[in-house]
Formats: sequence, C-alpha cells, structure tokens
Amino acid sequence: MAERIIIDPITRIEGHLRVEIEVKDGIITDAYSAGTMVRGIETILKGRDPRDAWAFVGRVCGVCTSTHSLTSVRTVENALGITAPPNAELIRNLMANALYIHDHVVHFYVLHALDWVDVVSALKANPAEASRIAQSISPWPKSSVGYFTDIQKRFHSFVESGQLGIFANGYWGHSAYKLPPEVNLIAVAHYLEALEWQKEIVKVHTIFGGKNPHPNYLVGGVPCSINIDEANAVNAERLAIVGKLFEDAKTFVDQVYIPDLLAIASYYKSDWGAIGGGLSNYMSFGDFPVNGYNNPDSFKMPRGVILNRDLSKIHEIKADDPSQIQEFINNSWYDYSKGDGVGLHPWEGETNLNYTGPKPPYDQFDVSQKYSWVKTPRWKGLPMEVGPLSRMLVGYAAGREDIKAVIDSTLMALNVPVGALFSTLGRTAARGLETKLCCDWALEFYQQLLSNIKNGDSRTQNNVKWEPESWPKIARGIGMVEAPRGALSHFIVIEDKKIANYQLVVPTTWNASPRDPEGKRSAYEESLLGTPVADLNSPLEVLRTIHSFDPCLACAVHVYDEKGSHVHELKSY
Ligand code: NFE
Ligand code: MG
Repeated sequence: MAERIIIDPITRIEGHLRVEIEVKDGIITDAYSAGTMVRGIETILKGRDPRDAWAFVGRVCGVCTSTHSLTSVRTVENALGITAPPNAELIRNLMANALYIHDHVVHFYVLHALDWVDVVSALKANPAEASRIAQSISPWPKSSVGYFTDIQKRFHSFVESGQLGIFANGYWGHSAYKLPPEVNLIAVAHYLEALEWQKEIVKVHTIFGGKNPHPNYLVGGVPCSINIDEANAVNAERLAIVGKLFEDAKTFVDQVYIPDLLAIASYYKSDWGAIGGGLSNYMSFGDFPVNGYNNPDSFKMPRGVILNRDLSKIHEIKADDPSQIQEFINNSWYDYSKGDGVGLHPWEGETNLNYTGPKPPYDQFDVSQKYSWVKTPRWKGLPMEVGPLSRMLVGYAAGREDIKAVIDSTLMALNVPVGALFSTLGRTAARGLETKLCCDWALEFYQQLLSNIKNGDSRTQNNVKWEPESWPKIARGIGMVEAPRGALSHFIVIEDKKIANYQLVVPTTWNASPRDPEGKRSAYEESLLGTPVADLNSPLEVLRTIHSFDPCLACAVHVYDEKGSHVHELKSY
C-alpha cells in the first residue's frame, strides 16, 4: 500500500506551496504540487495605460524583484515598436545581473543549504580542522581557527538559550545528512556571512532604479540619466560604486559560494547526482542582450528548447505562435469560456477564478479534480523545466565557450559525467555556475557602459512617440526575460490605448503546475518520482529536490482573498 504524505506549507521558499507524495517501500511513486493562493494581478491591469504596467507587475514578487518590470517594458516596447538605446540595455543587464547574484546567493545559503548542512552537527566540529579545510579550498580570508571558534561559540550560546531562531524546526540529525561537522561549521559561518553580504549588491538597483526592492523602470529606456559631473545623476562616483559592488560580488562568489558548492556536492554527488532529474525537456528564453534585445543570437544566455536530454539539437521558440505556448486549467481553479479542456495562447488568455476545492480545514486533495491555483503552461503540448539548469544546458548545447568552460571544469572537479547534470544536484550546481558567469558578464557590461560614456554617448532613453494617438488601434506584444527561476514571459493586448488583456506566464508556473489534460506531470511532480524517503515524518529528501528549483509561488500565483476570510490553516514543518 502506498502512503500519502502531505507537506503544507513547504517552507524556505517564497509563497505557498503544498506537495502531496505517495510513498511505497520507501520510494516516491507519485507526486502532486499545488499553489494554495491565487494571483489576481492580470485582473488589476485591465483598462490601464500600458506604460504603467511595469509598476504593477513589479509587485508580483519582492524576491525576483524588478524582473517582472523588465519583462513588462519589453512587452510594451514590442507591442508599440519602441526600442531602448544601448546604454539602457546595458543598465537593464546590470540590474538583472545584480538580481541573479543576490537571489542565487541568498537561495543557496538561506533557502537551500540547510537541506544539505546539519546545523546542529556544527557544534561538534573541531575549529582547527574547519580552518584547515576552509584554507585548503579557498583563499577567502575569514578562515582562521579563532574565527571558526568564535562562530561556534556564538552558535553554542544560541542553542543553549533554547532558541534556535532562524534554525528552528530543521530535520537536524536526519540520516540523510552526510557532511562532517567541520564542513557543517564552515557552511554555518558562510550562511551568516551571506546574510550580511547580500545587502550590498542590491545597491546597484538603488543607483540605477532608485530603490530595492521594486526599482523603477521605463518604457523606451531606463529612468536615470548619466552625467559624470552632476550630483543628482548617475555620476562618476556612483558608477565607481557599481564597479566596486560587482568586483566584491565576484570575490564572494568565487571564494565562498563556489568552493562551498563544490565541497557540499562532493559529499552528495553519488546519490543526488542521479536523483531528481525529472522531466527531460529544458527551455530557456535566453537573455542579457549584447547587441539589442531584438537580436537574440547575441544574448549571453542563448534561447531554445532541448528535448529528451538531447544536447545535439536546440529547438526554436516562437512565443507568438499560438500552437507553441498555451496555458491549461483542467487541474487549476479557473474557468475558460471555451471549456476546461482547451489550452489558450496567452494573447487569448483568461483569468476567471473559480475555486472548487474542499473547504478548509481539509486533509488530502482530490487530485482527480482541480487542485491548484497554478495554471499549466506547455510548449508544443510538452512540459518544460525552466531555470538555471535549462539555461546552462541550452548554453552548453549551443557550444558557448564561457558556459561550457564552467560546466566542464565543475564536472571534472567532481569527477562526474555530463549525465549528472540531470539531477537535483545538477540543478543546484547550475545555479552556482551561472552566478559566477553573471559576475563576469556584469563586469563586461560595466566596462562597455563606461566606454560608451567616454565616447560621448550618455543617452539612456529614446525619444519615444509618447502620444497614444500615434499608436495603432490594436497592438499585441510579448516580452521574454530569463528571471532567476527561469523563462518568464508577459503578453499584452492593447486596444484603444488601454490594456485589454495582460497575461504573465511565469517560471514557477512552468515548474510547479499541476497535470495537463493528457495527465502529463510538470517539473516538480516528475522530479520527485523515484526519490527515496528514509523517514516519512521528516521528508528531507522532498525538500532537497523541491528547493533545488527555488520555488516562488508568489510569482506563480498571488495572494487574493476577496472576503478576507481564513483560507487555509498553516502547519509548520
Ligand atoms: Ni517570485 Fe519569479 C523568478 C519570476 S517565479 S521569484 O525568478 O518571474 O518563478
Ligand atoms: Mg498567467
């Protein structure tokens, strides 16, 4: 008999995710992923001026902050035939790179590391041995015996006070934890350092976009002007700060994040380099234009789809082709006017909420019925995994030298075959490797921006025809972005100068969605199959794989309860 285990909410993510698994003889045989709150943002946008949309959609999420605003300005520019000047593209790239670096480092240490690192075991570590290991894997200066002794003491008093604080409610002592106490202590030290470090890199957003989270954006450019000598503009001093922030970020990523990732992976590679692969289809919209957003061949991250793990062929994405991208709601709490079985291209997309699930408090979902607020997107009818692994695989398949170099050197360092990428650990490693690339790319974009300014080009906005009278009666646009969690697209229909329809198809929507009309699972559900669960009361293994995707249910769905009533009772795990 299979046993059904419910984890609700999954913690150390953004938003509200529920996962139900079936376990037989200690192995997961089936899985269901449900978003338990709804996003109403599409409804809020109807009837508004399209040039304002970025400000609303930016608020979908404060974690991948700015990424929806970037997508929105690209969407409206695409609809109205507007381009942004080279400096604006560079500044957008710098802001997006800052987001990746921030988001991925925070995910690794704060949201994911504790699936691999047994915090309580760090209390047993020998600080001298921790120091020796730390110095053998990295030149990072905070590595003395005294430093690790201090961290351990601080942590000891924390535990003795009976309050684990941010470390409360972990599965400490679980048999699936494999790191020696000293490596656990190094990771705990870097967890605390990452918390301190992360407040710096976001200053890139404050310099170019006025604030973080939710920096400002602008259709046709960026909302800041460059003037080397002007106190209120992006001047020489602020540009120097940006350069320093990226240099410091590169040092942290190269000397802390990557060595920790490799050290942790070396203890888990034999099993977790083979578990959690899930789907075999990977999609990347590509991003970081070097030569204009309308020239995707020049993107640092290339665009395309990989099917059946075949890295010898990249399939082309045409987002405006109604047969390519469609969203289904057969298992989601919405109605479509044409019936529940159809898939709609997002230009024809509908957001008609209709909750038909059980009344709370409820136990198990009836998964033969609708069971999630997340819609189910498909590419040519197929489920796609999106995110860092998909981007690195498409880059690898496209033969990009910089992407190949970081992947090949990591596979060599860990002594694992390329097939190990198709796993939970592969997903986690890909995130680290692209963070390293983002640091290098950001410094390139930064030098390019300085050189444009030196050559006399300080333009950050195009002279857009702002009069809506000049717009066509009906215009449609698509904006595609690689958000930290994967392929993100917005679709707009502008009618009589106003938004007639606006749809967001979000990375976590691709990965976390329920089954499609053919019963095919999406990435989360598929990736859990075959995973061993040692202790049904402490399903640590489920967290490892789900966290490897870095879920954001706030992006995939959004809080909305029109009556303000109690929607759901939360249990803490
Ligand atoms: Ni809220 Fe998001 C990202 C978007 S969701 S985090 O990255 O878009 O997957
Ligand atoms: Mg949507």
